[in-house]
Amino acid sequence: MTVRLPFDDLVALLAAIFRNGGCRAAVADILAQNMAAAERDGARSHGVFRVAGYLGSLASGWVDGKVEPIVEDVAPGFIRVDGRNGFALPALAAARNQLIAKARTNGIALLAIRNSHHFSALWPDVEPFARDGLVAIEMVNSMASVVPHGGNRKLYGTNPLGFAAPRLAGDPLVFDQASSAIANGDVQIAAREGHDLPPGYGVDRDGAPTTDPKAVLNGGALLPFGGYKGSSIAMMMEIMAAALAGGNFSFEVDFSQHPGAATPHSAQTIIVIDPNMGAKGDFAARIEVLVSELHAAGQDRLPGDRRYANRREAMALGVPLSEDELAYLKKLAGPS
Ligand code: NDP
Ligand code: PYC
Repeated sequence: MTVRLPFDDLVALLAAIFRNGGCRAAVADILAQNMAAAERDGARSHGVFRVAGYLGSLASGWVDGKVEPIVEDVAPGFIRVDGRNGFALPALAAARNQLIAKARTNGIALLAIRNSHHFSALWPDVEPFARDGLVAIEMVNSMASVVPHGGNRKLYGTNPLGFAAPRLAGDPLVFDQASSAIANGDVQIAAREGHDLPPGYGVDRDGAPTTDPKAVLNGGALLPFGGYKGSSIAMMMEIMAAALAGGNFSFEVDFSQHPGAATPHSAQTIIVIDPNMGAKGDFAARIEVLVSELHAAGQDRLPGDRRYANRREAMALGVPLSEDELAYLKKLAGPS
């Protein structure tokens, strides 16, 4: 049975869970907002399904839910943050206003976050910049689960890329995609729900192609999207996130001393651009030209459309959850 929970109630429930799990209040609120937004928008691979992973990482001491990130203003267009082995989202929140101010002053600014754990979808990070009239590009590396093209062992993370651009009117244009053929979270959901993956997404522990999500998770690996092209995008994420920010490469993330840990101790880079400094100063209007040509060419469904539609429905009717999920969340949150 599906139940519908008002968005703010879901945020409150999740914030209580994260506080119980060992996060300070501000961190719990940030994680709760993010996870509730993912569930609301139908990004299930990074919605409430992820609670156990966050709590496992906190309980095992792999991540610190209480630390304050250190923000360093290193150059007119460059901010560096040491996440101090905390979550990436509070690190971004701590630097966000300064990043926007720099982008508006200089036309472009970069935020490099290291020593941090990003366990979420990227669109909630980039979409708000576009709502402020800015273009944002985010690059994240994670933990080894993807075999490079032509390779024989996993090395890259599922390394997502997020992009957001403002429109003249309406919701920003946003895409947010793993550089693997599928996000690891969706493989876990497929395993739990007992359905196969499409061919070409993963290999088993012997390197043989498989559509069985359990074989991918139990010693197997994912493949990059689009063969060597996706593999190069994954490589770029390692360089632009880990190498640039000074964090772990995905293959350097080692949970072995922390049973139950699930979050990647890696790095993130966000580049924010003020598009009004571009050639003609009519960036948002030009996006409308592009969008109407895309529609005229037959692409009705743009990236982000599914999430915006889910968001509208969930804000009107409540966020859909199964009865079991809600009972599980209430148990973890404790008495209200
Ligand atoms: P999907 O393949 O589901 O979607 C990727 C993008 O393509 C989305 O912007 C989606 O829009 C868009 N899209 C999907 N179908 C179509 C279509 N038919 N036409 C046009 N656009 C379409 O996502 P992934 O599996 O690659 O990633 C899932 C999530 O996992 C992402 O949010 C990602 O950030 C997250 N992730 C996080 C990681 C981390 O380290 N933190 C690692 C890997 C993944 P829409 O949103 O509207 O469906
Ligand atoms: O779904 O691949 C994934 C993922 C990795 C880290 C966070 N999400």
